[in-house]
Amino acid sequence: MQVYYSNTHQLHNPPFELFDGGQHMPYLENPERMERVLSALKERDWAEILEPDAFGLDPVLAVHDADYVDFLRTAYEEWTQVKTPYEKKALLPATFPPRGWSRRPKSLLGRAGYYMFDLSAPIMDGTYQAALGSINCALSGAKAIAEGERSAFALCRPPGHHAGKSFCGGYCYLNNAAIAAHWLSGLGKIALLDIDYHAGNGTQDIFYERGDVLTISIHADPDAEYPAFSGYADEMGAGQGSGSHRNFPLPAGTDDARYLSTLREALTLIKSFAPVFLVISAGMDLYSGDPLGTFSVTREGIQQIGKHIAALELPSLIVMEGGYNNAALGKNITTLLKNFI
Ligand code: SP5
Ligand code: ZN
Repeated sequence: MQVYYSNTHQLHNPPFELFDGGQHMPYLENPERMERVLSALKERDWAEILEPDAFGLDPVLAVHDADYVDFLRTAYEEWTQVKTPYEKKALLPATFPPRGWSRRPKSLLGRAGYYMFDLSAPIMDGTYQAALGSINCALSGAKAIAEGERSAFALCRPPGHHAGKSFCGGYCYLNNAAIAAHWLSGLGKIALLDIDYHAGNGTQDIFYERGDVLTISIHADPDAEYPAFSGYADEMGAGQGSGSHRNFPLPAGTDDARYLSTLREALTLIKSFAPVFLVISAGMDLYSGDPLGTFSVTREGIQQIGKHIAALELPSLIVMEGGYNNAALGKNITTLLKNFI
């Protein structure tokens, strides 16, 4: 299996995150995650680790708004020019617009509040470059399956599925899986299945009004879990995209059996949609031992999940999303991937 990986992710290494309640914590979405996955892959003889190609900005601008991409590109440099009487650890605003405030301010912090929906996507020196490296991995994997590979793995960092047309959040800046899915959609209908523990609100935003890309997310119920404002079962697409988005919210404690029966429903929808390619947003935070998760999905469950998805026999691009139990991450992702060899 071709695995696309770029070490540009190392340029993005936020020093902390703010948890609900205000506590500073070490950033869970850290570079060590990639080291863990890479070393697990290097122990497998089926994984061929490759540098991604550079695809330029066109595939990004086909999915994200130009003003938002511009913000990501220029924000850190601008931030270095802003004078503050206190230490600047990262570009991270503290003011956000409530409902009805749609103005885009001129100031950098104003724009940061405008484009960010939470406090977990700080912009550092190197964040934009890392995000570009990450999308290039996704696009290189997309190209591989477009050219006839049965599957490819995009080892993306930063992750992408919380990033929408014009917003970042949840450790995500550019939506790797969505950019790859849009690129593939030039070749036929696409299904994008998101198994990250959190609702794929960014992917939902991007494809909500499109009927040619079926997006399905299985995740923790947003009524109890991040991202709170998106991912409910009654959000099913709009306009041309009516019925082509589906959310499957699950309760805390969801075990293998419960997860797999929901997955079966999702797979039935994908089969009847009859896509040409499948993109999988693969977050390993669905695992029982994840520090952000509340599911009871075991490693055997992950194996079964992979087996059932692979049984669709669609050319598949697997895209790394979340997963924060670093000690288990390598084994979990290789367990999933092995089904797609
Ligand atoms: C890509 C990805 O997985 N992003 C997730 C970002 C989640 N950030 C906010 C987490 C809030 C967690 N609240 C604590 C619940 C612990 N059970
Ligand atoms: Zn997640």
